[in-house]
Amino acid sequence: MSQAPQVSIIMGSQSDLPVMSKAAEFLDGMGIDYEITIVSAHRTPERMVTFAKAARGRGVKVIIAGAGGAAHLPGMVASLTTLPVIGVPVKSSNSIDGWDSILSILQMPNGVPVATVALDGAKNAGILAAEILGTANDNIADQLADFKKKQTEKVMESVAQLARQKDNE
Ligand code: RP5
Repeated sequence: MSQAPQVSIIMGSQSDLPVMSKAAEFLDGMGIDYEITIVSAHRTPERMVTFAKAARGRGVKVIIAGAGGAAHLPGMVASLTTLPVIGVPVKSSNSIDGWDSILSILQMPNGVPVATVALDGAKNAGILAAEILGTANDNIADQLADFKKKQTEKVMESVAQLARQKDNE
């Protein structure tokens, strides 16, 4: 595989894309370059091993891995690399209620962590990836500070709006 951007977004199936694209959208907004592709733990196991073993050497710094149902991709990739892996449990068509995917990604054995976000929480995976890169990049850290300031302001606008509404009752 060729030289890569710092973030690699992988998912078990094309059907995960609507969820996983939320991570990509956040990174786009921050101007952080990423690659995005499908790597299936069960259906392309050799591609998964090749990907995970080569990722660090290609320049990847953080892997975001999403999967649904019996979601083995994030954990197996984490077992094959020293890069941080952020896991996104996806509520997929083969998922009973999402818990299967959450627990498959969350309940890793000691020694092989996966930083698991909420069900379908790919946006938070994008934010967390940016925060990891931001530890060594002031520009990214500044953008994250701005993002957090704006979302605080948005909530405070809602607080004020609700108070005005109440006053007018
Ligand atoms: C998982 O099975 C994939 O990550 C996806 O969430 C789920 C269903 O895959 P498809 O049957 O839609 O390809 O491995």
